[in-house]
Amino acid sequence: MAKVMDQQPASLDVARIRQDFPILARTVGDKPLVYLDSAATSQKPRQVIGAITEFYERHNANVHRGVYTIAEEATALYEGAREKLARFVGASDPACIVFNRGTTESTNLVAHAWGRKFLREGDQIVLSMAEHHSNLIPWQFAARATGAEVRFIPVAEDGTLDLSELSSIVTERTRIVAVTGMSNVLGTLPPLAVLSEAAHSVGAVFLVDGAQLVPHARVDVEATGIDFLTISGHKMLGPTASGGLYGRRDLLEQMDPFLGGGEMIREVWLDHATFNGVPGKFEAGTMNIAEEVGLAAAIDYLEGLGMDAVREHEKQLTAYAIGRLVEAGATVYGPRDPEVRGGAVSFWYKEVHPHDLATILDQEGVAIRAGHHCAQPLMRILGVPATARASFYVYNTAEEVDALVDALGKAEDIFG
Ligand code: 7TS
Repeated sequence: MAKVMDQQPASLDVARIRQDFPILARTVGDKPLVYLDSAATSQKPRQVIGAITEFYERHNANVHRGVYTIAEEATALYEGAREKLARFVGASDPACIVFNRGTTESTNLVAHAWGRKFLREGDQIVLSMAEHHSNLIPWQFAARATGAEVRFIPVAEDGTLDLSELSSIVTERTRIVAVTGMSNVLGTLPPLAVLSEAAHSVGAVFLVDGAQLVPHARVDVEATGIDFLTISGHKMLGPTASGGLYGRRDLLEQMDPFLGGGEMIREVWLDHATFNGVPGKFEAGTMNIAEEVGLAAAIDYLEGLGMDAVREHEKQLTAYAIGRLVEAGATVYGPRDPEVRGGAVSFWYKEVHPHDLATILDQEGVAIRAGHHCAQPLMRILGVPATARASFYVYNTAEEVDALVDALGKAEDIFG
């Protein structure tokens, strides 16, 4: 394979995009930063950093409380962010978006507020074996509290989900099917329409862990039949602790509140209370206002690039990276076909332990993640304690893939 792709993907002007990300201009030691850990958190463009600064410099006030000008401005910005996020994921009703700190909080919200209310002894919760712990542990809690059983869709040899036994895994006792939209380890993109259909055919609800999917591909909750979608703003150019949950309105309405406190109420007496409608009953206390305003700027940025172009860029870069890693002698986990996978590429390089590899790569300015990626059951299936993982986003280039592969050679010199 050629050392540098013959041409950069035509779809994104990556050189121009990189100008928007101040951190990409810095060095690590004397090496330029090569940031290949966007699956952990993405970098932030000036437009997002600027939106947060402008919020604090001009509009900062608490929302839904004040009648004065800047409080109304803050509320308009916060609710505007809700409308933007709803549109971005294909939800026609902004009230279906609950703001919170992101995927982990959203899954816990559903497992608690939906799970405790609707799960009974003997009911089934269906997950895949490729889930991030944040789409596993909350269901273990819910199962323990209700007597429900957690069952799993296996992972096939090639890193896709093995759906051959789906009709016996999803049964009349299944109440929810909850799967990752994109594996943070394997990059796998499960067929969401098929899984949605399987869930709905037995009257179950369908939850998608959107932490990795929403930043990287066009998502349409209504067209795909997604009942709950969890969203982490910090992985899609937004601030940490931004994002939230999309929920089908009738489901959100039936659920009881998760956290109690200010603003989620309608009327309060000493011994009981009535609650706000959706989404307010799930937004207790002072919310992450500046963060959601920053997320709105991130969505503007992504929409400016176009999500189809974002996905196309990643497909090309992922194919190039897998080709070069395999050529260099690495074992790459997950599907090879970029059509069925995203840009999180896990690998093991020769005899070098991933943690040692990540440490050597850091000396070359290359930032990758090493570890179990909060997916220990999946590591057991892969038969490894950890993997190295490079993950890509809109600002990454083929030259950075080359820098990664060059740095692997240095690790081999040291450990080989
Ligand atoms: N689900 C998936 C598929 C993820 O990749 C992550 C975070 C989460 C859920 C949790 O998201 P959070 O925003 O609530 O933390 N994944 C990673 C990762 O792969 N490396 O660091 C965090």
